[in-house]
Amino acid sequence: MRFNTVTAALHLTRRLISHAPPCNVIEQMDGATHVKRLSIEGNIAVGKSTFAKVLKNAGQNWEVTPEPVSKWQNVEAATSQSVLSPKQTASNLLQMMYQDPKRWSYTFQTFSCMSRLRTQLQPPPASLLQSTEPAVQVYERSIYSDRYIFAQNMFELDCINSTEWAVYQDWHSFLVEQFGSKVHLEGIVYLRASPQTCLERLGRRGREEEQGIQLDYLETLHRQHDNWLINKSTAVHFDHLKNLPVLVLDASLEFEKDPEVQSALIKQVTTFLKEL
Ligand code: DCM
Ligand code: MG
Repeated sequence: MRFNTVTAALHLTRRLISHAPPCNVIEQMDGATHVKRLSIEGNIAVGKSTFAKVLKNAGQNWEVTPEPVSKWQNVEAATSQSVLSPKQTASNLLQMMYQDPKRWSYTFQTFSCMSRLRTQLQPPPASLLQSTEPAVQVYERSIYSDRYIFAQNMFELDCINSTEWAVYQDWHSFLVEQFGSKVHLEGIVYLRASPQTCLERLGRRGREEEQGIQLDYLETLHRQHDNWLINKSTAVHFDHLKNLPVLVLDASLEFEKDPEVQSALIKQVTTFLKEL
């Protein structure tokens, strides 16, 4: 895999200069800057997790952070409230949100974003930091799609009320501004397929909580993705997000078991990375 030569040169400099490096190299030495961070975005069940695995298998220097769905399915296990009394059952917030969206969407969106923020703040694994090759950290979705796709959609569907939406946006902006470059991305890969295709894949994967999802819900999410990542008509509140490079990949073909389609998609991602 080849990457852009500037990054490679900087990385080499980082390895060679061990004494009193110039300031521009110090930035490279924090370990984060030579690791490119990408998020994979796309509708429910479009194939993000599958594609992330395909990427991971494509090169040793790709690290994948999956979406923390299991934490949303068992809140107590994911928080310090891990000891349940015999009468309590674990709270499945994903299920609660789908069963009663008006009651639980705000709580769900708060928890899902916080749990993702935690994972997005983890330093890259040592294997990436020590790598002599430029490395890539791939996230399945991001704190940006949490807000500009899901929370916004729930607000527009009236499942999050205007007070909750004001509170959500307030803490979201505050946290993103506080964490600064630690939560920045270098690019976004948008896996795009029709809502009908996503509905079929959703049925096939059979996640119990999602079985009541209707086509029109996937259609609203599809529009949100297109507005944010293609039409750029979604109002975003962070400068670094405004000009973020986006690679749109056609995920309508069944790539899971088709090595040819997989390698064509990987090629597009590698070319995209070289330009970042
Ligand atoms: N989800 C949500 N709001 C978010 C993030 C995710 O409602 N901010 C839901 C959508 C899916 C599940 O979580 O039901 C993630 O599954 P997938 O792997 O299809 O994206
Ligand atoms: Mg997934």
